[in-house]
Amino acid sequence: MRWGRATGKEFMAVGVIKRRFAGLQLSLMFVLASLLSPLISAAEDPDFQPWLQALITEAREAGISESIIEQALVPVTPIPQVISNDRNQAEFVETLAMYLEKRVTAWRINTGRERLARHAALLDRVSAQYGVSPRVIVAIWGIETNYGSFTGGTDVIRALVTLAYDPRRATYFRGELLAALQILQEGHISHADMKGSWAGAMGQSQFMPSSFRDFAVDFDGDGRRDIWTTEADVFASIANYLAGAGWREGERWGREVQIPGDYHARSEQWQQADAAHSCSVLRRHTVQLPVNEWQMHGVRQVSGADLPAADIPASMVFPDGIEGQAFLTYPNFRAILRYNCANNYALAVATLADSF
Ligand SMILES: [Ca+2]
Repeated sequence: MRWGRATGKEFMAVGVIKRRFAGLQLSLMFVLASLLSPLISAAEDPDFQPWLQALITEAREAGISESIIEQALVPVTPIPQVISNDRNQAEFVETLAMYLEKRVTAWRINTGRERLARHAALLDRVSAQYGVSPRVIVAIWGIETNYGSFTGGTDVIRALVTLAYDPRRATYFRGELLAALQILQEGHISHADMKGSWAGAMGQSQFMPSSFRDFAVDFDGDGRRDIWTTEADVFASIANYLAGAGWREGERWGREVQIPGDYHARSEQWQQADAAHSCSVLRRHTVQLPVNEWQMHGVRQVSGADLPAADIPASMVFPDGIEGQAFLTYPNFRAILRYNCANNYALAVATLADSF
């Protein structure tokens, strides 16, 4: 009886515990399910495998070999984190000052100077071939990947499969995915080593696969365009990209300027839009006047001195809006924007390059 009662009590107690645990389990499951819902839906998503099969067919038709398909595509599953990163990109816009403070740090300046000295001979050869100054190559390298020390550890094929399967920008990422498979096919890198950002930007230069296809360079001549581990290829690829984007060696990127008090009242004539550019920032840069003409409109150097006499086409840029700092930007600024289409990014690269 004693044992019976005890057992009974114990049984009841366990029952309470079980019910409580069940409640906890339910809420834990709820939390986990909401955290991991993309994972669960990806694993159980009946549409993924048919989509993948169609992709494999397309890859085959594009000449991708069975061994690459088997390594890279057959076992692939989407990465839930990539979708949540893509959906949760910060909408908060940093001011230029905040942006520069985080990126043009003393460490980046000092390390950049050290890298410029360490790779001087190589950078000079790259610079002579592509007409892009070493300081800018090193500044992009520093801003993009901390001079090659932070290149992202995501499997690029998986990331691109995820983004190509997601309907939001499926066409763009499907193109990037097929370009990435082509890179594997050509043997520039193994699937296991093809790492990059969650959005598919690869190696020390953070090239998307289509940029790799169009601009990556085998500068050391070993037959592989290796932007992951070969500095010669990294520097030449960055330089080749900027050259292709219209870099004009020997010219500045632009400068900070003072504007006349009536600038904004008169600026309507300069606020035309041009839909020809896919990059929205460049679309706002289409008004280009020669530097001499900006001088006539009352634009001056920050010191108050005249602008240099030059007929370089230049655009006014107000990164924080019309109340903030004003920059007169030249074609080289537009070339940097081709690398990453954001005024703050281009100003960070330019400021870092100027600091070396
Ligand atoms: Ca190479």
